[in-house]
Amino acid sequence: MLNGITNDTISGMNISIIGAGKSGLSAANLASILGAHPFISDAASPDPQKSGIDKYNHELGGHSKKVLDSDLIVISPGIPDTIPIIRSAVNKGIPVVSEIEFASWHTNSPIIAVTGSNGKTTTTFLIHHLLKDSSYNSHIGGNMGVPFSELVVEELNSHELNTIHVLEVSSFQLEHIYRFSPFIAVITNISPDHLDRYDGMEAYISAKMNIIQNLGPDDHILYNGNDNIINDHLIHINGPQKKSFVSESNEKTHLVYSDSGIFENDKCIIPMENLSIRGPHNFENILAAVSVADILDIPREDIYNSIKSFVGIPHRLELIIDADGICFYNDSKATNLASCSAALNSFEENVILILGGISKGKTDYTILFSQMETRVTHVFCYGEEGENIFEQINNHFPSTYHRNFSVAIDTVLSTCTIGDTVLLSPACASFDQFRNFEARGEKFKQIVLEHMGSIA
Ligand code: UMA
Ligand code: ADP
Repeated sequence: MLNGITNDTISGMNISIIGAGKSGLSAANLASILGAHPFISDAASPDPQKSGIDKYNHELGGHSKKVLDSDLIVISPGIPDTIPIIRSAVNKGIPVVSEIEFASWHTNSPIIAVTGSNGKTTTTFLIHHLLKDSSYNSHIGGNMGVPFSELVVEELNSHELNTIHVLEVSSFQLEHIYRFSPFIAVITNISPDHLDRYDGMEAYISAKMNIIQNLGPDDHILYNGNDNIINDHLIHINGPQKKSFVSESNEKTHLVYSDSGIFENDKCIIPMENLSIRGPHNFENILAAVSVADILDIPREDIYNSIKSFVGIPHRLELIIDADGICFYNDSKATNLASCSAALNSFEENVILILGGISKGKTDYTILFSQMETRVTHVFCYGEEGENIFEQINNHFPSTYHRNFSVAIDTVLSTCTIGDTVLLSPACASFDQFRNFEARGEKFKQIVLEHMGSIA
C-alpha cells in the first residue's frame, strides 16, 4: 500500500498535498524540512501570499493531473476521498495518506490520541493539563486546531527529549491510516455525526475504529464501557490492553461519579462544586483523563489537584453570565444530537433551549423529547435547519422559529425570566450563518452581554 515508503525515503520525493488549509500547509512545511518536494493543490483560490501557499509549488482553483505526478499524496481531513483526483490516484497506485499518518512517520515520541463523537477536545485538553501539571513535556494538537505536522516540526527543531503528543483525532483524520499507532487510544463515545460525509453509520464507526488498528500488546485502549457501539466493536479485539474508563473497577483505586462529584472507594475526592465544568458527560471526560494519567503513573493526589484547576473550554457548556438568576450557557460546539442531549442532562428544569443552524444529515430531533419533557419550557429554532426542527417539535413543546440567529436570540432575551437557564446547544453545524461554531458562540455571548449591560 505504501510502496515501501518510510521516513528514511521521504527526502527527494514528490509529494502532492491536497488542500491548502491548516493541515495542508503544515504537511507541506514538514515535507520541505525533510527534503521532499511538496506540491499543494487546492480546489478554491485563496490569496497565495496571505495563506502562505506561495512558499511552495502549487495550483489553485482545481485539482489537475499534476497531482498525479507524485510518489505520495497527503490528503487534508476535510476532503473526502471520493473526489475524482483521489480516485485517479488510487487507480494509478499512488499511496494516499492522511496528514496525521504522514506526520506520525517523523516522530518516535509517544502519542496519546483521543477520538469519539463528543468530548474529544475537552478530554484532550484535560489530559494535556494533567500531563503539564506533572511536568511531562506534553504537546497538544490534531483536530483541535494545531495540525500534528506542526507539532512534529516543532519537535524536530527543538530537539527536546521526553515529548508526548496529545492529539485530538477526528474520523476524517483517521481515514487513510496505515502505521499511525498511539501508545494510548481513548474512545470517548460514538453516536451519529458527519453522516453528510459517510455512507451510513457503519462507515463512520469504521473510520473512528481505525484509531486502534496498529496497536500492539504494550499499547492501551481506554474506552467508554457504557457505550454499546464501542463495546460491540471492541469485543473481539485482542492484543492491546483494553480498559473501560467508566463503570469498571481497575487495578488502581476504583472511581465512580454521581451528581455530587467523583468518588474513590465511596469517598468524594472531587466535589462537584470544586469543578469548573459541569454535567455527567464531563465526569466521563475526567475519568478518561484520570485513566490516562494512571497508565503514566501520575500520583492520584496530583491528578485530583490538577483536575480542580481545569477551567473548561469556551463554547462547551460555558457559563456566560448568571444575570440576577437567569443563567446563560454557550454550548455552540454542540453540533449533534448527543452533545445537545448531554447538555440537557446537565440541568434539571426551566431550560430555554436554542436549536438550529445547518443540518449534518437527516436528523430525528424527537429523540430529545423524553429529556426535554421535564426540563425545557420553550424551544427557539433558528437557521436553515430550524424550520425542520420547528416542524418536528412545535406540536409537543412551546416553540418559536426565526431564520436569523440574532433575531432569534433577541426574542429569547425578551422572553426569559428569573430562574431560567438559557441554553444555546444547537445540535447543528453553524455554517449557514457563521464561519464556524466559535463565531456563533461569540455572537451569542456578545448579544447576551450587550443586552444585560443595557438592562443593568
Ligand atoms: N479543498 C480542496 N478540495 C476539495 C475540498 C476542499 O482543495 O475538494 C480545500 C479547501 O479549499 C480548503 C482546504 O481544502 O483550502 C481545507 O482543508 P480542511 O477542510 O481539511 O481544513 P484544514 O484547515 O486543513 O483543517 C483541518 C480540520 N478540518 C476539517 O476536518 C474539516 C480541522 O478541524 C483541524 O483543526 C485542522 O485540520 C488541524 O488538524 C476542524 C473541523 O471542523 C476544526 N473538524 C471536524 C469536526 O470537529 O467536526 C472533523
Ligand atoms: P468534540 O471535540 O468531540 O466535538 P468537545 O469537547 O468539543 O468534543 O465537546 C463538543 C460538545 O459535546 C459540547 O457541546 C460539549 O458540551 C459536549 N460534550 C463534551 N463531552 C461530552 C461527552 N463525553 N459526551 C457527550 N457530549 C459531550
